Amino acid sequence: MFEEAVKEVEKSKLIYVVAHINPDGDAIGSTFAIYHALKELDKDVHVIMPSYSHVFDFLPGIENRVDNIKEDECDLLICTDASDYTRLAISKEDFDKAKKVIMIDHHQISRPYGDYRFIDDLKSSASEITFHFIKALGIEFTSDIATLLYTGIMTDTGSFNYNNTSAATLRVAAELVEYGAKYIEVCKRLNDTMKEAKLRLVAKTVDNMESFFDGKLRFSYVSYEDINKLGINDEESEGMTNYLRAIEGCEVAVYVRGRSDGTLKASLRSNGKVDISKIAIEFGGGGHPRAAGYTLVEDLETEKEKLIKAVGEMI
Ligand SMILES: [Mn+2]
Repeated sequence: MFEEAVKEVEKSKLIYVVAHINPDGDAIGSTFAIYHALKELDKDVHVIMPSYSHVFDFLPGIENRVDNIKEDECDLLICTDASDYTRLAISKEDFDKAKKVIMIDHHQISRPYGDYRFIDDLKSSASEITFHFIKALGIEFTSDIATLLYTGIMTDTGSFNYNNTSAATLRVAAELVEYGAKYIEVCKRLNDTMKEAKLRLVAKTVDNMESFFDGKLRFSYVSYEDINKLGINDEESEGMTNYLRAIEGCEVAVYVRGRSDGTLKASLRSNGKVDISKIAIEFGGGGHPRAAGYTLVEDLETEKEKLIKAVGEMI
């Protein structure tokens, strides 16, 4: 299935790799795994990643990230974990510099782009698809490649707990462990370590929480001012929805946060009864049935009322 794309990689010299803005573990894991794999093939390869959360600092190669394409053109651009090219952490101008584009994605709803498209919503993550892509390139998996892909799969499956975890996903993870994935360190760094400021943000989120429909909907809003006061950046202010969703009886958790650019971002999580990707799409965003999000268009109060109504109809 990857044959044509593999040929394209083989004849390319200068290759850039990019994922979506506000990169999560899957975005970082898949892009830097490709980075290390293509280094093995002696390619001139770069990952474009203008910003990221420093919790991922320990991942191999991340210090080599770049902000943009410095040349006038590149042979190949490989895009991962972005269902729509406008979500990529790259300008339109840079996107157009690529002679060929490969798209690797696992979102249910997507606007496909690029010359070679590998979209599979039955896979847990872009990293799981990337695993098969790197296999097709005929590269021996190093410990670094394995650690990166393991990180992507672990984070997108909620440590193998969400229903996007298939037997095939676990087999891939097992193989990555055989290749030397540092799974204990990945879990320690990403699941068991938190900055004090982040725990204070958890406290703030719980403090501001409101409850609707007998606790089936939990909603919280934290302003950019409050986030900034804690010394937390946009990427690090994510992830609060999981705490709300964990409350007994909760079906849908919504966390709205202010961002440095003045916009408000809503993150939605569902425990399974409500397909929140439908709500997110209705509000101009996207995502998966259990994890979705969007940027608010109107003021907080108006959007909040609309959202409560929409969730109420489905809950
Ligand atoms: Mn993903």
